Amino acid sequence: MDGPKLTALPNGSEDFGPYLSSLRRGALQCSELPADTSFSDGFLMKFLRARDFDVELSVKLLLNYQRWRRESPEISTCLSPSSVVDLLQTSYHAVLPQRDHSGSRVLIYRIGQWNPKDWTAFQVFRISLMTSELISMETETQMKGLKVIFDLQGWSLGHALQVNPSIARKISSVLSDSFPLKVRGIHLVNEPMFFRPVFAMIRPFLPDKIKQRIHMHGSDYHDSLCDFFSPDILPPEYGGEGPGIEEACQDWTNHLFQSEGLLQQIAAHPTGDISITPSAPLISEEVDTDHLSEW
Ligand code: VIV
Repeated sequence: MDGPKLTALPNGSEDFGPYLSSLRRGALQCSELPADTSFSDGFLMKFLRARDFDVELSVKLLLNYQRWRRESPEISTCLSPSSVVDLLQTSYHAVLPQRDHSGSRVLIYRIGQWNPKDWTAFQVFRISLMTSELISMETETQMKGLKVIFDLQGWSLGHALQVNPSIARKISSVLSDSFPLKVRGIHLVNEPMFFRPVFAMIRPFLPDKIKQRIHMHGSDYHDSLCDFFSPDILPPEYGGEGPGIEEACQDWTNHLFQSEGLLQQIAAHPTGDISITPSAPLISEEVDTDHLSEW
């Protein structure tokens, strides 16, 4: 498939219209979707940005996202923060208030706060999906992606048993090509020896591009994390000088609760496209064919 031609506008910016029509056409040609499916421009932009305006790859990502949602109803149909309130209250998860130097969103998961006797991997996964849906609405995050810090302190056999091959496949799918977000870095800290078998289950399904972005920091991580993130933005618990982890978790939990209605609409929608007006106009100068390889 030949890419659409960029239409230069008088002010020197470019028109996304041709990309949007090619993606729409490509997706609807595919028999997997009901014939009356329609997609909003804002929704399609997530997929175009996640694949740097390569239309063919964007079609694939859009179809994979639809398929993943259909095949994972235990996760995708219940995007309700209330359903996991006690887990959220343990300070399991935060999106840091500040982006990193490259504009990426920075997420922290503290796996040790998850008691595998109380919560299934599906419920834990829902939290990530809720956060992903919310941040993927932000234009800046669509362009600059995200980085994740997994704190595996407290990882136990109970956790390992929950991450069965089916969950491992779902993890590798969302990291590779089933969710419209650019995964720019995955940082594991405090990973114990017996995390390795679980990682070995996920790793083979990841593309090289993502494998190269996974960093294992061990227990002596304060300095090495600062090679990747400026101390200004990291919580003191992770070697930084930013707001504390408890506060960051509480703030993001509040944000999830404020977005409960929106999340439930996304969960209930057949394609997940709830046509939110994007936070920036659909015309800009970001389409630059010299930078088409970084997603
Ligand atoms: O959900 O971009 C064994 C990222 C993540 C997402 C989703 C998107 C995304 C980076 C994950 C990361 C977390 C949806 C769009 C995959 C949910 C994980 C839930 C499970 C139950 C946690 C168990 C702990 C993992 C920890 C290690 C995983 C790394 C090796 C990736």
